[in-house]
Amino acid sequence: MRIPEEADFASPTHGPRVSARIGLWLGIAFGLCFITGLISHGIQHPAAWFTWPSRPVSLYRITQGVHVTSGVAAIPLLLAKLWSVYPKLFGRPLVKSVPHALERGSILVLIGASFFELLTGVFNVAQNYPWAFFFPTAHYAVAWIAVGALLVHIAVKLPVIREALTRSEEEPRPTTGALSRRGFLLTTGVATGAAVLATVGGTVPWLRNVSVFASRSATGVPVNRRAEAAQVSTVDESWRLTVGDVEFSLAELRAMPQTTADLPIACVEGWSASATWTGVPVKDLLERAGVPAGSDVRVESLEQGGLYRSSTLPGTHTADPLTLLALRMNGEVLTLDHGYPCRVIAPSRPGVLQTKWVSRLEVR
Ligand SMILES: Nc1nc2c(c(=O)[nH]1)N[C@H]1C(S)=C(S)[C@@H](COP(=O)(O)O)O[C@H]1N2
Ligand SMILES: [Mo]
Repeated sequence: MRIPEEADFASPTHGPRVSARIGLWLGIAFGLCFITGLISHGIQHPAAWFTWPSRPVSLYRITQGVHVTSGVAAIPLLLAKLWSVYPKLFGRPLVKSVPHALERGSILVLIGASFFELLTGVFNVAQNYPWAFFFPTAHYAVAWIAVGALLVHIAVKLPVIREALTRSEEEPRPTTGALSRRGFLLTTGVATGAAVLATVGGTVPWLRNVSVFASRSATGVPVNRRAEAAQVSTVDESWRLTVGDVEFSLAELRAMPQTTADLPIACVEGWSASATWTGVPVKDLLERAGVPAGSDVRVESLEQGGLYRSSTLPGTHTADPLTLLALRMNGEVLTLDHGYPCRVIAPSRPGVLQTKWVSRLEVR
């Protein structure tokens, strides 16, 4: 039996002209996804030099929406890209030289890391964790591997890419029934557009109805972690919020001047939902406790275990009058699942840091 060769797979849908074009789109999707991912990581694990603005209030909602949408868009693009180059697997000899071997090896790393990122990302959106590692750490680390391998790949292929993107020659007429290059690019574009539409509704409310992946935010504000799962039960009269050295009862919090604002919860998993929140600005609480506005504050909750039982509000946020310790949502007292008796709702911030069931603001 004869082993097939690269030439056996000749088709207008393979080769550098298609591959470079799809590679360009894929590069843009990966670039957007990487930068917005770094931003999200930076906010959750801030280095000393990192600051994230609290305005506009929807800034994080937008960057995280771009992150998830560009990631989903990259899936059909990656598959189309692999289709455009797979006959190269049959190129012989398998390895021509040391640089050639390194180049092929880097592509293997690139494909592996890309699939890992896109698949773990999609599973995370679905809140499904069929693996043993901790998603954020692994997803973050492999992102650097993917981008490193991508930069090597682009550098190596630059001459081919430049030639493929600039040359304009007549397309050979495809044999009857075969897909032309233009047809393949169009199909890839349509598939990518469909992937984007299926996802953006998680971020853009008026696109919710067309977005099958946005079902979690279909009605109101979804609850990410229920009080029962967090082992938090309702509080009684003896509950106090501790701010620095000062304690506030719920009645005292309710008696303070309240701020009402429309602010989104933007979950890292890609859904976001706006609500009207009413509560006491953290700034006012700090002032009452004799703490300067603009201090970093550690937020502790009633939750005992749980990865997200506490968070840190940086100074840019504690100085913002829209950073609330919310007591009400859409005019009603907070339900226990949404964080009763009070929760953090701050502008331009990942949902995971909008701590529920707050018991203490500790000044850093
Ligand atoms: N104490 C505590 N607060 C928490 C969480 C948690 O697990 N524990 N989950 C966070 C996450 S991941 C999100 S997206 C928001 C969701 O808020 P909601 O359940 O009111 O929609 O709450 C945040 N606050
Ligand atoms: Mo979240």
